[in-house]
Amino acid sequence: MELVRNAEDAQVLNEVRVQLLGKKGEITQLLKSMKELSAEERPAFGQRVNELREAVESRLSEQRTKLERAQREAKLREETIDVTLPPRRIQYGHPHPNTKALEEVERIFIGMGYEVVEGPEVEFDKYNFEKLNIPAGHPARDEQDTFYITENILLRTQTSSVQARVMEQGRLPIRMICPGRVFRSDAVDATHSPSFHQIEGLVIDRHVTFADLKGTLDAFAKELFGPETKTKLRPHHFPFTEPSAEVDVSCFKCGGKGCRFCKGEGWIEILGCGMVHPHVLEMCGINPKEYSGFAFGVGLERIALLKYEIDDMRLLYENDTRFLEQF
Ligand code: 2NL
Repeated sequence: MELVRNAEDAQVLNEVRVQLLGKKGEITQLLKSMKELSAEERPAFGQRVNELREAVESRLSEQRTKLERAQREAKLREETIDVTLPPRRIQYGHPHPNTKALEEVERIFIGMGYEVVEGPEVEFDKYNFEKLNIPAGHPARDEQDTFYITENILLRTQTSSVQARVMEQGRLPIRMICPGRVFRSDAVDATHSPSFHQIEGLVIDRHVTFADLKGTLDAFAKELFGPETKTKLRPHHFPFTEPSAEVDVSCFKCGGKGCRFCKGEGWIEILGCGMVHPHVLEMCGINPKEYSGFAFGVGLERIALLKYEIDDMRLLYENDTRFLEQF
């Protein structure tokens, strides 16, 4: 009984049980030794041994119950929840500057009746280059340092591929913007990344003119940078538009006088645009004698850097919360 009382965990208690009641246990041995007794001695001895066994069994069971209860109580104590502790602070996320700039641009164009359309990032050569007037051998292909998957499948270098797909579907008129990720094999620096984002716009209808393009982009710039903003178009060249232009906005920091922000220029370049080349319309199944249109492309990161006055594009990709928290 001493042994049972001193068993302080389930394993020791089991060892004690085996020692006493097991096949070679002490009480079992006593029962076995009965055959050496005379017939008269046996019943009394047997009864004594049985009583002893029952007493041992009941002490064992009591001790087991006691151990189990103690174990349960220890576990409950360990798992106690202190409801008076202050809660852990929840870390709320917030939009990335790219997302904020994108939503702002989308809001402006949706307000002018544009649809937002997305397309594949892995694209056919046909939509990324061919139908946009950039045939094999065109110098623009070399400039774009493309990531090829196969000879005619690549990571899109511009979102114009989405517009080529929409034009080909042939539902006119078209008034759309297509935001999305594009890829070029550029080394990373303050203004370049092998993966960045563009938002391109396309309008196709009867009687669309360059004046519509200029008015649209002027309204866009005023919404994005403030009502005082002026726009200026400079002649440029893109393979898919003719005529083409680059658009500058008056510096929203100094109002055009020239400051550190605009590098003394008074103007900041924000996008490229032009009238869709008749050959592009034709290749996408639209009759250029009946329809005309304009298109433009802006870099999303460029807008985000300007709008939130960030001086290094790499900050947009590092996801350092101390930086991101500021926007
Ligand atoms: C830039 C210039 C531009 C376009 C993109 C376009 C698309 C089709 C047809 C004609 Cl389907 N043009 N897109 C036109 C002019 C300029 O982007 O500097 N982007 C960052």
